Amino acid sequence: MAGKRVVIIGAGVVGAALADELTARGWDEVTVVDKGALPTPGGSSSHAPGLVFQTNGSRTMAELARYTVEKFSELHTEEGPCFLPVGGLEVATSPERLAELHRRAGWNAAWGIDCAIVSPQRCQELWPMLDVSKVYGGLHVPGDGIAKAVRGVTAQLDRAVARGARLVERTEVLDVHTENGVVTGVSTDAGELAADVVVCCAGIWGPKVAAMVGLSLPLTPLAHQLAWTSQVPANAGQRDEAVRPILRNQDGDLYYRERFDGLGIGYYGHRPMPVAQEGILSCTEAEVMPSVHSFTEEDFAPAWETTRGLLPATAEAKIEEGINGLFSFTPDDMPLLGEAPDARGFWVAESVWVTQSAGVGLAMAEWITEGYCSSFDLHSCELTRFDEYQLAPDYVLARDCQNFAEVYDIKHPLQPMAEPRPLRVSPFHARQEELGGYFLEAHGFERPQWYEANANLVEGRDIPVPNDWAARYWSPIVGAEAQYTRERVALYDMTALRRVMVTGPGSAEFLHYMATGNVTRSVGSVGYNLLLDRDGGIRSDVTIARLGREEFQLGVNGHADVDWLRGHAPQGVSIQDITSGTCCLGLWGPLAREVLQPLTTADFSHEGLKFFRGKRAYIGNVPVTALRLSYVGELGWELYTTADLGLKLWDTLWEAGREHGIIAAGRGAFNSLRLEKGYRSFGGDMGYEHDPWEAGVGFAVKEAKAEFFGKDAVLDRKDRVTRRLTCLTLDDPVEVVMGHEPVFHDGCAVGYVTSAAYGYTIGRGIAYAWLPANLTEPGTSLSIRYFDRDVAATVTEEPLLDPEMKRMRC
Ligand code: FAD
Ligand code: THG
Repeated sequence: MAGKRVVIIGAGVVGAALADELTARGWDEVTVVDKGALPTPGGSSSHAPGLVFQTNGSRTMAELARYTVEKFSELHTEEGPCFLPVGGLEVATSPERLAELHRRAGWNAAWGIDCAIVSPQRCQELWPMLDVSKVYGGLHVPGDGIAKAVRGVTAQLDRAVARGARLVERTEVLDVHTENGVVTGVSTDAGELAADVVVCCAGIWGPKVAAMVGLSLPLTPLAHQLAWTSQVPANAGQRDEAVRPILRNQDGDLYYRERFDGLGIGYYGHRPMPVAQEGILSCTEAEVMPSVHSFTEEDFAPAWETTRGLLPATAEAKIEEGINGLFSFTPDDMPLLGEAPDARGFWVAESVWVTQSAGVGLAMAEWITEGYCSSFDLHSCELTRFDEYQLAPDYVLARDCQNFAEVYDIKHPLQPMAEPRPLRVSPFHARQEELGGYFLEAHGFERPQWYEANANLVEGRDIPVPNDWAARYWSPIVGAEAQYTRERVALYDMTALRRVMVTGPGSAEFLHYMATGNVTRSVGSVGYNLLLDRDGGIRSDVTIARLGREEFQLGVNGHADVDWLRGHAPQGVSIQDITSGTCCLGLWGPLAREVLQPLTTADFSHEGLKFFRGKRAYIGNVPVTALRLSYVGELGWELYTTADLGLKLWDTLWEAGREHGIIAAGRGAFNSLRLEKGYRSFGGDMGYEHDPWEAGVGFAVKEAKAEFFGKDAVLDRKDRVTRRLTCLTLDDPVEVVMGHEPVFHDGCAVGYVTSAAYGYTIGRGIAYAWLPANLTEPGTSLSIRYFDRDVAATVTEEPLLDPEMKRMRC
């Protein structure tokens, strides 16, 4: 790393953390540029109250936060410590919120963050000012606290400077230069700076800086109200800045921290106040600083009223100062991290809270240095995760405002986005509506979870009604559709499954190198493959169908896969996402062949198209690519065609299927069936941090292959497995859990659930979980903490259904 020039744009908590971590890794030509004056250049970090609540449904976010706490706890400046370890307390003022706090406590247990659900009395001990008659209970996280953001900036920059970094303040980056798609440097209002690596840590200005290399960042700055009270008499004489835990009242969209004898109050209940890039004032124009807009008192009125209700002692205090402070939101509430696809060497670390800032600094430093990040699984933070439709300014604005409004809402894992919907529709949409589809959203597509038209199938079936939480976005029809698929035949809309064509001279060789399987078999072969990272971690799992000598259709998991392949493809190999403009139906079930064969002259017998083979054919008038595979574990095919012919394909199959009792089935059934079959879902069950051996997909690694991306690293990990993705069934046949719950053994949290569903064929709840390898022997008894209950579970041999593959290979 010596001799390579890095320019970090922005000296907020993120830029400072990165400068520290890069210089610690031997980068000796790091320059941090900020247009404002240090250490408070005027971005969000300059006024953030610094509450660090580590609790998060995302394991990655929780771990980034944990690292931030660890690091800030070690940092000091002349002014004092960078972290005030006061703990965190979230209080429930409704029974629903108390249940939610149990769920949140479950995440903490799953990710290894110490916490406790506490009584109203304990809440009052921790926060004497609370009117506990309004409190149902609390979640206490002793490791939470206050990050002193400005001190954190100073301390981290000081370390970086001591290792040779250069700080350039009051200097604005006006342009970023590239040559042949590679970064060469930046222009500032004080001259040029050459660079091999430029990192955008520009906070709310991120979109403006990213646009300098033609990159569109889906990020919106929104104003958020923060007020400080005068002395609260009950706290008179408090000499320490803060002694009581940081406090959240999510039912009131409020959070609190102490500041000596007064309080800071943050509020999310007001109308979203997005600010366009042009609306952000410059350092010279801004009255206080560019990220601070003037306080709109009327928006704060409900917050003040709620506050005086919950903390009656505040009635004797006044709001002394307030701001509408700007910070960033994204369409899925996750940060934007990574390298720009079309400007190599230009990196982004955006939409990061103080809470995750030091973690992100470490993650980015590893990634930039090594080419991958070993400390955190950054899959959910990938800059390249968005589809084109998600970059539409209206979409970004609507999603970001919605996410602001919902910051503290209790969100069900299946809850679809509210705005903008409907957005993408498959060609089957009209038929799905006629059948009473209950639509949720998948990658922007409307997709039925079940069909009311199948209500008549429920009668006479044993379908347990799940607990309250699992009964949302659910109907007994889900169970009926699942069972029926295994009995007869069903149509599944698979349009949301992303499809990519890889074509052109060199395609076969390229894919053979990128994937873990054998891609160079005969035309018509289909393979289940892994894409690995340099460290042997799983980047994705994909199916690769060889449709021609140099023509491949891939089923992939996300836009990041497309970018990954493009980033490694040689000249001449084309990688095209064909998801929009095409569609897919899964026709699955024991009677699938009876439905399909009469519609075509092509041979769809077992011999005519074997399992994991594909071919082109006509189904009635419709040209399709048929792939014989099934995520639900039944005989049948994925049938792909162009969008214009989709409806015709549906109608053709539907007509022919009538005599066999064909139904349309939804995603609820699909998920249950896939878990019975034990098929992993990338991003949910496994991610970058896992290797194939521990994830149970080692069979897809063809070790005999001379060479493939990540080969040495993955082979090296083979004998070092210490944890495994493991199949659990719930002992009580009416129980079901949702996912992300902690798993306990002998009273200790030992792992966490990834996906879960009820298995309607096997008649048991299923939960896949990451567990220490010594607890994965079938028969091992464990328990899953579900809200406030312990649910008994047993490690069970997988797959739970049809291990001999008789249902599919027939
Ligand atoms: P910033 O701190 O904004 O730094 C970006 C820097 O880039 C700025 O200094 C800017 O001058 C510089 N820059 C931009 N463009 C250029 C350019 N072209 N040339 C040179 N320099 C440039 N988070 C928490 O975790 N806990 C909280 O309690 C919390 N409370 C908050 C309360 C409020 C009112 C607000 C507004 C935010 C709060 N946040 C909180 C969020 C948190 O403050 C931010 O997410 C975080 O500070 C962002 O840090 P950053 O380094 O990315 O950006
Ligand atoms: N269909 C297609 N592509 C896909 C998926 C899909 N790509 C992404 C994701 N889903 C990949 N996941 C799987 C998981 C399992 C199987 C297929 C895709 C599967 N496995 C068989 C097994 O393990 O028993 C066969 C494995 C083999 O023969 O190699 O079917 O749903 N198009």
